[in-house]
Amino acid sequence: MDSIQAFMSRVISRNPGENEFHQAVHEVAETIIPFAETRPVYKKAKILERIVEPERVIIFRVPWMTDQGEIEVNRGYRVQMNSAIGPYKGGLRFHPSVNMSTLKFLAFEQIFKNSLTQLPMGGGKGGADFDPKGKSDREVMMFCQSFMTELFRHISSDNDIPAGDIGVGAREIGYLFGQYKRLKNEFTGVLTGKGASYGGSLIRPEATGYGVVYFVEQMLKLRKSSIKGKTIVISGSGNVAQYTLEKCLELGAKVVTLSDSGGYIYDEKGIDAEKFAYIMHLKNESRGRIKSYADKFGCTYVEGKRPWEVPCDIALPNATQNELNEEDAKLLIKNGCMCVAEGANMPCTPEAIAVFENNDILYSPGKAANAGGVAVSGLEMSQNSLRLSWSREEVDHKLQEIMFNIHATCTKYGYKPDGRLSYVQGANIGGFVRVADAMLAQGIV
Ligand code: NDP
Ligand code: 2IT
Repeated sequence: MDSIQAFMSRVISRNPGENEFHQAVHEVAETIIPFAETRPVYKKAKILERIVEPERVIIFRVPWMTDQGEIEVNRGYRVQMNSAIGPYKGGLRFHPSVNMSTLKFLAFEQIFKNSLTQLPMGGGKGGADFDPKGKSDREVMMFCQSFMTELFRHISSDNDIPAGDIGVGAREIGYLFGQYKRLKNEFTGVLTGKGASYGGSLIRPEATGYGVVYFVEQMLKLRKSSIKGKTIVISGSGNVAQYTLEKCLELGAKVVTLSDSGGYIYDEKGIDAEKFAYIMHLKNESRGRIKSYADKFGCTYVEGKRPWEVPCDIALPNATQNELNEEDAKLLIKNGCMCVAEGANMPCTPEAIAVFENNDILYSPGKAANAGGVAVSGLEMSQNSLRLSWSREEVDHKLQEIMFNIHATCTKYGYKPDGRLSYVQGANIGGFVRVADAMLAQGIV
């Protein structure tokens, strides 16, 4: 315990004020420090001390002009965290809350997540404090072009391959790719999540959400149960939430909530295929608010709240970090929830995770449950290198296999001495070992 505290106080003093980064590191340190006691070679090589230090951080000015001719200035970032097992890989986030702490926590999580997929991808993350909400397509394009005009010097298909995250979807990836291609005069797979007509992989848009549900099926199998007939509460209504919902419907579950930063909708009858089509149009074409769903279908809208008070069997936090706290966790359990899987990165607070683990709730951290997105990004990179594209069935099959294997890794490393399974422990150790072994082999770098 003392060594965890000593380690954390060093991390905190070297990275002052970066609370989300401290939180992500602490969760990993809690399992890796005791594990490293059993593998002195990792301890001696100071793997954990090295892994929390980004290999490189790039910060840059992003000036652009609004439709009204006003000049705006945002701050852009790319955190190149770890390249032990492959080129830096991870999404870009465009959101006003983006800062160094957010991107370092996300890049850190990405190291372990990418390792769990077994594909050759290191960890990275980037983004900007730009808010795409309320901006015209032209303004978003101007911003993306300015952002890439600096970022292009620091990335390439063999060295750092960004993708989407919050606020960065198909539209933004298209504009970013167009500008990269223009600056470099090169058509390479430097970004993933591209459109299918210019090198994108089939199933990449669906992959994170589908992967979450494939992972949940594996978790439920351990309790001799399945997703069919379950009542599910989902937060968020963006890329991850949308395709989680679609796969839940396909497998016969009843999804009763979605949310955005304004509040949540509660549709007691369940969201069906027709309502799903409405949501896809609302969020991806007209870029509206989730409240419109309640107005259209006459269900409940709860402003300013998250959906954890709604009774369910399974909760899938798919919006953002720290959106589910201790009180929410207790309420979920009181209302009968038996399984929680993170579609978002770090949506549950450490206190909430402790409540789930202490009450024998099936709980999976994002680095395992939401790895399907980056896994299919890895498959997109392979297809780009081969200059081929695989069918939907082929990619979906590989995705299912990868999620199955990540679950197996979690069960390999996740059992505690008292016989309980901790997906936190399993995912952290399972992800760590591959990176640590590569770092050992590569010397003091
Ligand atoms: P989107 O931008 O498509 O959707 C984000 C959703 O979360 C929106 O409904 C948004 O509401 C809501 N949200 C975002 N920030 C907040 C906030 N501060 N408070 C309340 N609600 C918020 O992003 P994604 O669906 O791609 O990402 C969702 C989560 O999944 C993130 O944690 C991301 O890191 C993670 N993830 C994404 C992957 C991907 O492939 N896209 C892969 C793995 C993980 P609003 O529109 O009102 O802001
Ligand atoms: O958090 C994540 O894993 C992502 N946003 C996807 C990263 C990627 O490179 O596809």
